[in-house]
Amino acid sequence: MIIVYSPDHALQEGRSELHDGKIVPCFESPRRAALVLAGIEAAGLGPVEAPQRFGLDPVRRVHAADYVAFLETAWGAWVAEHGDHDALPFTWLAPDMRRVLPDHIDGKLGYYAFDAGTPITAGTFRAAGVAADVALTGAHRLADGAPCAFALGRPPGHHAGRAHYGGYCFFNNAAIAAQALRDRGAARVAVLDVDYHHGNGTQEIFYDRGDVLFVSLHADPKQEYPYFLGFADETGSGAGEGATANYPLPFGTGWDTYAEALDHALGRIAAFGAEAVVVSLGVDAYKGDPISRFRLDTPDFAALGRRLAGLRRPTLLVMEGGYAVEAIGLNVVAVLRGFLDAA
Ligand code: OKP
Ligand code: ZN
Repeated sequence: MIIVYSPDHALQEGRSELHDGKIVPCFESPRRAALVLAGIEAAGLGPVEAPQRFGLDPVRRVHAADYVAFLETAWGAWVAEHGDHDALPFTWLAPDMRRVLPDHIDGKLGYYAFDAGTPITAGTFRAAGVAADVALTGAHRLADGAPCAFALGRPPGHHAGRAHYGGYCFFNNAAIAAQALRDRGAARVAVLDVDYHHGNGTQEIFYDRGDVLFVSLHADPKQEYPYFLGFADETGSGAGEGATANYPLPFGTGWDTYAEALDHALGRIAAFGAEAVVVSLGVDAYKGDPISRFRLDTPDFAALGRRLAGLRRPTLLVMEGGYAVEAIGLNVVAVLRGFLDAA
């Protein structure tokens, strides 16, 4: 399986995030991708390829130009105002306030962000651009005929919407890849999100479109972040009516419950007639994950990979979450091995 990787992910190294009322070290760290790569090399999977550079045009196919420009300039504006430590917002719009872009960087952060866990650093914009390139490289490999590829990038992407960041995400790598597959000629593309958290950004980006199916298994937003999207009654709008499917699952979900929802989700993708599948691959449904409350074990991730291969469609796996660093390599390798065994 083609693995796309660049060490430049390490340009995003946030210092701290707001977690349970405390400022704690970032869970989303460069170690994560390094350990996944080490696992892949130890398992003899590959080849490992560097990403090509695609520039910002394919990013702007799913993100607003003003949002991309904000991310490019935010660090400089922050440093000029506050000095060269991580930028975090502290205030946001309530729904009855006015969405007018402030001049001050603190207001801009609140305008574009939706949480206090996603620091902008000196390298954020470049790292996010590389993560998009990693996903795009995988998408183009599929369009050129590869049956599968794994985009091993970070920061992750599925919480990033058309014009907002949060949940450790800035550019929506999976959405950018899905759009690139459409632009390379796939008539229908499915995004399957198996990260523990709902992919609110991906859902928002494709919500009114009938050409990209978004299907997500995740912790019930009544109980878990991102709280304000991901309910079962969100099914798409306009041309996209019926092209969004959410499977909210309770705390404590183990493989049996998960697999039942997964099989239903895979049935939706087959019925949709997807010509390519992008998987938002978080492994934070793992029982040992420090911020999550599902109970999947490493062999369950292999079973997940086998089921993904059972779709028998060109498949791009895109790295999202997974914070149990001691197991992240094993869990991702389990998915890839399971996929290859059943392919
Ligand atoms: C990103 B991805 C705060 C927990 C939530 C944000 C989680 C972002 C997850 N106590 N913090 O979907 O793995
Ligand atoms: Zn997650």
